[in-house]
Amino acid sequence: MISAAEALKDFKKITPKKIPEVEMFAQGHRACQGCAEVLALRLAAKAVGDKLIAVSATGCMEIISSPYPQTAWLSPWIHVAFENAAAVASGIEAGRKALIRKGRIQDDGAKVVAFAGDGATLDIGMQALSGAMERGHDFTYICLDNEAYMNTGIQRSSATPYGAMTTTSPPGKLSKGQVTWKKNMPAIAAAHNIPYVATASPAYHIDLMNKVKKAVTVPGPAYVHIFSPCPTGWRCPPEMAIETARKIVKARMFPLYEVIDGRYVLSRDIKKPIPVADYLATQRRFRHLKEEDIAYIQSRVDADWDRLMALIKATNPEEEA
Ligand SMILES: Cc1ncc(C[n+]2csc(CCOP(=O)(O)OP(=O)(O)O)c2C)c(N)n1
Ligand SMILES: [Mg+2]
Repeated sequence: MISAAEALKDFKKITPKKIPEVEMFAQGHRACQGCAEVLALRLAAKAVGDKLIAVSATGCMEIISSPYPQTAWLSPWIHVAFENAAAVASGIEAGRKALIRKGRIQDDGAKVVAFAGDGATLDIGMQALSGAMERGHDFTYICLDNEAYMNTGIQRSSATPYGAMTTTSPPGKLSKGQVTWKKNMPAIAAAHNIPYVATASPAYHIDLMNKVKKAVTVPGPAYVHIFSPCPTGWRCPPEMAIETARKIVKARMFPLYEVIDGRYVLSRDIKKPIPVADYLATQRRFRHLKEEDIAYIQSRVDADWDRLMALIKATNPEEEA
């Protein structure tokens, strides 16, 4: 198998002038007002184009796009259980390979892409995802991270950020809301030594589409983690969703980067970060936090950023010289 760097040698970037006109996800779906998860999904599907075969884990994006007898999907699409999107995607890829080998179907360059929420990815579907990445299937896995189990009523997941209020992490006298730090799923994906891992935000839509395009271009498994604000669950105004997706990047709380053949590459340097307090302030899921809680979050965000910078340095030794 050729490396990701080799596969991306002649990569043609999407630019503002060349945003793909093709739509693979139609309007008229039933997402909430201001849902940035569905916007991320639409942009990702656009970037893949008409060769898309989509696999949807149970979750908001599946519910809002497929009330029988309607569908927003313009591509072949399969809804699977909450926990097995990666297993089904890898089965489709392996099945297609066998049929092509036997001459039963033509290789039309189809791209198998699994779409799943943070609960489906970081919690219940992690084992299926780990297995599919380890087996080396040629597929892309996109985690649409809205930081809780939104479809079933805003329950916490391991992607819920420290301090956030959810229905299962309510703040009160004895609790600050979510008590654990967000699981670093891109790092877990990268630890599988897969060719391509990236983080993206719908506030940086061109960057997002280029990363998805790269993910489906490289041979082998690719993982893209997309930050997806949920105004309903985060208790923020719907018109703030994209601003929120921008602020978290500017606060260095959700850095945009790629891991190409194990090499970390920063997509956007944030030289003058905004305080995390600015990011937290417009979301009522954080409104109970005290000054010392916010100072704690800031210190962990700073430490995580430093760790990422160290990884970039360590995996790009030629740039040291
Ligand atoms: C085995 C199993 N447990 C629980 C559920 C109920 N369930 C369906 S979707 C969902 C939450 C989905 O959360 P996430 O993956 O983060 O997607 P979101 O809805 O937030 O986009 C849950 C708990 C289920 N369908 N199957
Ligand atoms: Mg979710």
